[in-house]
Amino acid sequence: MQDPNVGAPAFRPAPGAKPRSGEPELLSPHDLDTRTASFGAAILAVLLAGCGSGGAPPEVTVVDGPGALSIKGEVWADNWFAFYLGDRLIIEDSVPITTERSFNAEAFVFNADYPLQLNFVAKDFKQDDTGLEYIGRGNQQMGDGGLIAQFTDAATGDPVAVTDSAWRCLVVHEAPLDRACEDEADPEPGVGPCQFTATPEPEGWRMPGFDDSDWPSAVEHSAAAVRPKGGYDAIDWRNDARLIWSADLETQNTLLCRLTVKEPA
Ligand SMILES: [Ca+2]
Ligand SMILES: [Ca+2]
Repeated sequence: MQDPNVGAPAFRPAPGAKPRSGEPELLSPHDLDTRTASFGAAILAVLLAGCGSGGAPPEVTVVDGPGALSIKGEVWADNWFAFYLGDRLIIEDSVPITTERSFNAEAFVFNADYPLQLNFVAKDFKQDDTGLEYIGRGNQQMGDGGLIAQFTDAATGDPVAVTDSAWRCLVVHEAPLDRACEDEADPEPGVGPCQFTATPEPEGWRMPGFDDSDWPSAVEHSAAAVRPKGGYDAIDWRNDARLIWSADLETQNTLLCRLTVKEPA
């Protein structure tokens, strides 16, 4: 099976970053982007701290933007995510969702100011609105999702946020609505057991003031249930970072997840 991390990422590393490779590499100060020299030392500290356990950690993408804080994010998703700070897109999963077995972790550093409005769009792959994958093949199935993330103050190493049930996640695509669809010989979206619901993103959901009080709490799922794959083991996850999704890992295919983080006292 080809390593899904091989090939040109859609979201390119910062200038000077080396291509993904089999061995962790320490970056010299020369490798750091001179645009961001003011917090270059902090980034270097994070990069150094990130090297170590569980195979090659992902390259750290440096994202320019306003804010006095420098925060490191680490994310693993089955199959795809986009991460926003408020309305600002910070990073998209570098492996397209259409890549078979598109499992990989991402690490990135971005600037921010408290309070932090952390937002994810998370997608489990679906071939079409039946929600199925491998349609017409012997392994035709619903497929399942999963998301884990942790955020760290790059200057101090202090934890900032982790995924857990404190997040709220709204399902915006669910299919199939009857699991019997998985066994249909010729599944068609909206036909028989292969009904689906697809709803637009609520207006302004990424903004700090959005009222998510009627969104369900994220559901913490075990590693045994999610079976996290490629890239997951390359990150040194904190003990309180949980694999989250909505209630149903298989039929709930697209989620919006959000958490507001206040400035530590
Ligand atoms: Ca999946
Ligand atoms: Ca699914």
